[in-house]
Amino acid sequence: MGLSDDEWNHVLGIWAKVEPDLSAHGQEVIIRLFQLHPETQERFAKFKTLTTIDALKSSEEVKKHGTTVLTALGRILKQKNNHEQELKPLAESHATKHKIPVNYLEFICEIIVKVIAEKHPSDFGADSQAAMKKALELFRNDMASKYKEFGFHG
Ligand code: CUS
Repeated sequence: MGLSDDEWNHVLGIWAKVEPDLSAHGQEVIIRLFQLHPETQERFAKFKTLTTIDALKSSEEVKKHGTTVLTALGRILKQKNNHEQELKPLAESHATKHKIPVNYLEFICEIIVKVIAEKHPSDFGADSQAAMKKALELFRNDMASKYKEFGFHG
């Protein structure tokens, strides 16, 4: 179920390449999420009005939120699954305030892997991708069980 040391090394190794430019990665992730899954855009009132691709691309809010998302995720990954403390407040706000169903988390995680793969083709090989997918799966599973503790079954 968990990741081996080797797998965590892959995850944190590629994350170290992502980190210097979190906002560009994050912006791309959010824009692509909204384009591929328009229903996800409805979750945040501040994004509803951004109805064109140009509006999304020039939005400082989108950039900021992308950075927030990846910062939170990076913090969690670095705990190597001892992420209870970091995950709990995130699960609480997403369960009770934003009401982000687990399948939206699947969408965003899938896109994160794709964006990293496109931006870092030579540093994100098959083993790293597999390790990252596994880490994100653990993250989602734990988010889902915390969601239930907060009474959200989305
Ligand atoms: O913010 C945050 O944090 C999240 C992420 C994590 C990973 C949990 N989010 Cu935000 C999510 C989402 C969004 O934004 C939108 C849509 C869907 C989901």
